[in-house]
Amino acid sequence: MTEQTLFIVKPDGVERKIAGKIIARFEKKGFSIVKLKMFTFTKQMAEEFYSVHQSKPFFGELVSFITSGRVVAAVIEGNNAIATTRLMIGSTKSFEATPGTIRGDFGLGISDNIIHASDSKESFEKEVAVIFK
Ligand code: FUP
Repeated sequence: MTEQTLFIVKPDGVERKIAGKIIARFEKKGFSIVKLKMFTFTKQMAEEFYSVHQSKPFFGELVSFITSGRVVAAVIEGNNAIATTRLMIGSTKSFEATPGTIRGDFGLGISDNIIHASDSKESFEKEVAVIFK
């Protein structure tokens, strides 16, 4: 089932110069890059992007972190893209993420957990509309 998903290398990943390594993992897996963009989230974009988390105690921290530096966003395409990408990024808390996953291999943080990826078709459609208008 060919589908598309979106991932974002967060400010910590760009700052640490591992964006290329992360993109390469998705290419190596067999996904095609359909869109690619480097930019900095405005506060307004971040609040819209993370609106499902608006009521969470960590919302402020989340917005502040994602707007703190440049990010690289990509739309990729391939078989089962949404679920497979979620497997490849690993658990939200990087310190718990399985080694071999991106979070498991590159980090220890929670808000600074290197990468975001859409978790459903609905999230993908909403997120892609915020980023690739
Ligand atoms: P994920 O889909 O794995 O990125 O995780 P969530 O959608 O649950 O959370 C979105 C972002 O909120 C995470 F990337 C990090 C941040 N977060 C926190 O800062 N604290 C928490 O307790 C949970 C999530």
